[in-house]
Parts: sequence; C-alpha cells; structure tokens
Amino acid sequence: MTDKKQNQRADFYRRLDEQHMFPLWQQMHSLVPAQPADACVPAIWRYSQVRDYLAEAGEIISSEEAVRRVLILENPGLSGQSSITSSLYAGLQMLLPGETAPSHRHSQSALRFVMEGSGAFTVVDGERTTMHPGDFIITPSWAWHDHGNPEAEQGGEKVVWLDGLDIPIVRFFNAGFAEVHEELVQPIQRAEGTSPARFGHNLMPVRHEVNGRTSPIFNYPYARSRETLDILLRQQALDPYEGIKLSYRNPLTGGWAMPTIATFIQLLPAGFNGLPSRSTDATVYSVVEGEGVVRIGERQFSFSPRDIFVVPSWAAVSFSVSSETVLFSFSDRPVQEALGLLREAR
Ligand code: GTQ
Repeated sequence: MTDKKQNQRADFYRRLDEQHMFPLWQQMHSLVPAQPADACVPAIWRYSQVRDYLAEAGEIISSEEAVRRVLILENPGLSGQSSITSSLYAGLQMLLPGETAPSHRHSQSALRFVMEGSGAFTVVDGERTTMHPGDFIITPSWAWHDHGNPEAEQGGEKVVWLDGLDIPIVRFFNAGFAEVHEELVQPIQRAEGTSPARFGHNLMPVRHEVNGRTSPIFNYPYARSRETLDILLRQQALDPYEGIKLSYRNPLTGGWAMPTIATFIQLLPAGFNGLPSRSTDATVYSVVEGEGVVRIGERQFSFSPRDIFVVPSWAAVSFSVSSETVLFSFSDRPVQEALGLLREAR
C-alpha cells in the first residue's frame, strides 16, 4: 500500500471515530469469532483459603447490616464485572447463629448450594425450608426471600452456601427490578414441607395452574440426590466423559428447574479417568465429596471438597479422581438452548 493511501485511511478512521462510527473490516474477527473466545478464564477457589476470609467478614459486618454478607467470586478474566462467567454470578454467603438476612425480592433468579452447616433456613414466598450441606435451593425471580439462622442455644451453627445468580444476564437485558420488604422477615404462610408434599412425589394438586417458569420444588435435598446417584452407579454404565450425571428438573414441565440456570449433580467413582469434552455453556462446579484433578484447557487444578472452579465456554474439560467424587454444577444452558446456540463436542 502506498504512503498516500495509508495516510488517507488513517485520517478517514480518525474522522469516523469522531462520528461514533468504525470500519467493520478492522474488527470482523473479534465481532464474529471463528469459535468462542471467552474472556472468562479457568479458575479455582480453594475452600480452605476462602473460609478464613469468610470468618473475617463475619467479624467486620453482620448479615443484617450487609443485607447479604457475601464474598463475590469474580473470574480473574472478568475484572470489575462481579461475574464468575460472562453470564453468571457466584458468591459465598455466610449466616452466623442468630443472624437474619432481610427480606427482599428481585428479577434475578438465585440458587443456593449449601457448603457447610445445618439448620439455617430460607423463606421463599411464605414457605420455609431448612438447609443441609449439599441441598440445592431455588429463589425464583421476583419471589420474596429472607434467610435466617437459629440462635446458638437453639442449635444454630455457622452456615455457608454458594449463591449462583443470573445477574449478568439480567444486566445485559437491562430488565432488573428490586424491592425491599416492609418487614425484616416476611410472614410465614404455609408449613414447612408443603411444596415438597404438593410437587415432590410425582403427585400434583388437581387443577393446579402452572404459573411461572421455575420449579415449585425449591429445595432438592442432598440426601435424595446422593441416594439416587448411588443406586445408578450400581445399575447403569458410566458415561466415559461425565460418569453418572443428572440434571435437576421442574416436575410441572419436565424442563430445567430454573429458566436461566441449568443445575446438575454428578458422581465419578474412585479411579475414574474421564475423556475431555467441551460445550458453549461456561460452567461453575462445586465439589461436594472426593478428591481429584480437573483439566481445563491448558490448566489443571487438584480439588478437594467445597472447592469451586469454573470451566470457560468451549474449554476442554476432563476429570480424574482418586476417591468417589460428587460434583454440583451450574451454567446458562437453558438460555443457550432456548436461543438455539448450545454446541457440544465429545
Ligand atoms: O441472597 O438474595 O449473592 O440478592 C447476591 C444478591 C445473594 C440473596 C447474592 C442477592 C442474594
């Protein structure tokens, strides 16, 4: 190219910039990439380290003052975005004995995956559920929710859970609203156990009208998931990539338990050495039981119970475990499926 032409182009691009216009031919590759180029990077948060910071948070602020005493897990590749993947948020929330996280509601859907401690509870739309390690609990979009923990004298103990929310998705659409309840704790409207009785036994009240897109079962207890995995381990062939893997479902529709977030529970027997696979849904994993190694693209992490790691979109992932391992995971798969974008390679 002649100097004259080069100068002419440079001048043209500068004048375009002033008009808030840009030449597509200079950005085509990044705007329409040949394959996902996720800014999200592989990362792990080791619970043995994180728990000390949670304890420190417990000393400097109460749950009530913080409203939600949460340490956000931010992906190192998404600095300043409070996101663990480009579409999802994650954080670790702690309630000490006697604490309350005040009632509010928001457009964002939330999941809770209990890491440690029993006996705390969350109230969702007037019904309480008690938390145990490994329970998967849902707060649907726009449902009032508050969290509480009994006083130590009543058996309350420190409880920590992983929060997963679709905050970046709602932010992308600029569709978020939030309200604070007029009371610290919302009134209880039904006995604990009503939702599982109505919807959790392959029975359903006659003339029940499905409203909303979220499962009416808002606690999937670990005891049942674990027992199911155990039976299936003995009864079905292992998938060479993911061992035994189940998805949590909405019993009213058969669809995903949440409209924006897919959730899974998976068992890898001791000695499992899995093949690599990849998918376009970046995924957050929470280790429930077991020890092993996860390879994610060029990286590899050893993991122990309660560690949390993230697999970016289209990164090859495989697992090798030394002891029987249970993994909980979540991703934006329902959104990608609804839009016809999901791709997998095995
Ligand atoms: O428990 O309602 O981690 O509203 C972030 C936002 C938890 C919650 C979070 C929230 C909550």
